[in-house]
Amino acid sequence: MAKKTQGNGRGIPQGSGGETQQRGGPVLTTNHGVPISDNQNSLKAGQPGPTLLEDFVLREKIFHFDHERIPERIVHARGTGAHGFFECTDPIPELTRASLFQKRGAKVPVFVRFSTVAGSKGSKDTPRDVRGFAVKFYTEEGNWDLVGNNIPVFFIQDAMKFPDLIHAVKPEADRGFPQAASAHDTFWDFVSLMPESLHMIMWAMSDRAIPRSLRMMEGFGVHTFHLVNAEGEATMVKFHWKPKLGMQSTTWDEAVKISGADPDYHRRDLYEAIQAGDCPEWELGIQIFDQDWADRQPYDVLDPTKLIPEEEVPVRIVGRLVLDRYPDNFFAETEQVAFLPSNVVPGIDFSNDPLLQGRLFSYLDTQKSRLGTTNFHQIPINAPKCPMHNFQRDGMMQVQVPKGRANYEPNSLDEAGEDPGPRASDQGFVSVAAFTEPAEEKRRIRPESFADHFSQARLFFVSQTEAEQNHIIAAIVFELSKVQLKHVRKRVLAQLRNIDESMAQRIADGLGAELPPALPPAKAPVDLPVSDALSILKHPAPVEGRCLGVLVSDGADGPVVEALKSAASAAGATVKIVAPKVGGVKLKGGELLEADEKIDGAPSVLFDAIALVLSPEGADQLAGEKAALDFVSDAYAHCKAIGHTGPAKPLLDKAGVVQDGFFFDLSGSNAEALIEKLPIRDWSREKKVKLPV
Ligand code: HDD
Repeated sequence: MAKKTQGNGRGIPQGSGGETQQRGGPVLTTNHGVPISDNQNSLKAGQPGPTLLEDFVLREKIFHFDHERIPERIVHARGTGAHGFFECTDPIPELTRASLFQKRGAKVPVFVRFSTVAGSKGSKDTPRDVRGFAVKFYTEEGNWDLVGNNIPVFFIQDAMKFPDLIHAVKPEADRGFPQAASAHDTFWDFVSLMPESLHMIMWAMSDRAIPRSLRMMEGFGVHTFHLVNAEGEATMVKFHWKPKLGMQSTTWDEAVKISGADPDYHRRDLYEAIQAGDCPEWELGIQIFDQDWADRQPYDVLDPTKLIPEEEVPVRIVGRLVLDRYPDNFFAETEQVAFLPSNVVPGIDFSNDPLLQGRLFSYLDTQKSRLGTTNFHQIPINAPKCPMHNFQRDGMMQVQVPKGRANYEPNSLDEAGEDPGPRASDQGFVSVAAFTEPAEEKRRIRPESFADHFSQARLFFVSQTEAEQNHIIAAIVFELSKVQLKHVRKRVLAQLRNIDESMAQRIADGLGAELPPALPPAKAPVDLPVSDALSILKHPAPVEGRCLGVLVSDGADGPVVEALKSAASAAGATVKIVAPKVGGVKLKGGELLEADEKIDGAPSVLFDAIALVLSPEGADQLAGEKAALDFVSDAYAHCKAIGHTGPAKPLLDKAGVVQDGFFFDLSGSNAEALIEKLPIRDWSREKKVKLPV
């Protein structure tokens, strides 16, 4: 018979398990509140065991662990989120009765989740992909979810095609790869057969799909919605988010390298910015138009593959979004948040856009499979912050305890002095009366007004700068080079001719292929006036939010580092010190400069520009370090500004760079000049490091 013992039989007291005893804080308990005395050792029959089934502490712990994962989102699985607020800066009661737009300065809490679309939850932050931009506004009259993307148009016109689109882009069905990539047969096969996707393809192949930071990208509600005022008058609206830090993208080569260097690049950037008090901010803009205006356009405003050029309908700024708090718990908040395009509030309504109509079903439906219960709205991140009452009862994981008998309506329980429960309000949500004539018969149709698939794709291409056009061409060449089915490559080329002949020819040349005859378009494209709003590079971006990587060595000049730090901080930028050892370096004056990163953990792709502050010995040493050579040659190839002190020459020479107007000698007073270049690239360098496509 086992002896009663206070220890585990090996002389180690129970509860120690190699760790110190409880150090303050609340008592550890089971899920049912029973205090636990030993969290290190399971209950055994003698030594060394076996472990007893009776050990409810062990069983509960493992049972819970076994069920900790929930199904990832079918799309947009990888994401990061933050809390913040929306502030109305220009009230629009004449357009909408939505409570959040009534008073200047009025604020409502928000939760925002950014995501990539195709990759799994554990994929990287920087694939070439669309970024989700989903905002939950907790208003006084319920939650409004604006579930948008960083691209203002979508691949398909009808929700009927969404499962096909996603199946085509996700890892191929038989082999389970590629992960988080559109560069494969099935995606381009689908694209080549669905010309409506080509406008969004132009965006997805542009630098918009490889943003430098989540803080530096635009957001769009995509669909046409309605605003409805207190008189019940409706206006059509498109929603836009404009980033305070301007737009910035990486190059493709950078995005690929960042994936390896820091797969969490975007979420880390968001986290660090919020922790540092540099709260990311966007303006909310609206494009307002009516049915008469819509009827006069060469496209249909209900077609989600079309945008409304900002030059045609200017974006009016009505509010700002500030993200000021990172979630306390990733799973409870970012993973469990459920966005529903069907979450609208009085004053905001849907349109007949067939893609939006399908979304109204899909998001509610998917939450049941992801979160396991129809009561997912009770999870704190999803719960409205205004009162909520209805007669929907019971269901799995019901955590509210409704009182009384009234769980149906109408009832007359009040006549017996009982609580009759809530009643519908004459101030409640009212749907906009339909704008269009009802169809005379039920039909599976694609409206004729949706037939022009190419004019806006062409508009997007011709509105880009030369560097941006080069990037689009290089991206399509890259993607099609990964397509193994030759007939698919050929059909894509045949479609691309309808967008722009010279672009299609350059892509064919880049592939080493003949340009096939164009496929006949459903409707002949027309030339539209260039829209500068569609380009990133036509808009100067501020220095704020950018980061300088400073490579230092022992014996480096301390005042030069200080000058860079103060110039960066004055401009709202940051500096990270990179050194051969993470412990830092001993400066020329003998003082220690701590490093943020070790050289091989912080390639220059993580920074917007670099500086080399080195002693002659340090430069000689680093000229023999591959990571330091890559630090320089990559910054050069990625067209970034490079600051350096005189002794850095051996490293610059060995890295094979040719000094140009984007090099700054930091021995003079050039710190500010270098910092000013943080958001700017010298694209002319691309021609020096890449063969033309
Ligand atoms: Fe979607 C998630 C954006 C079309 C079905 N979508 C999802 C998310 C974003 C978008 C940002 C992530 C939300 C989050 O962070 O939890 N989706 C869009 C945009 C679209 C779009 C801008 C077109 C304009 N989506 C779309 C269609 C369907 C879906 C046409 C289905 C018919 N989307 C879903 C979904 C997801 C989703 C399967 C996955 C997880 C979720 O909803 O909650 O229901």
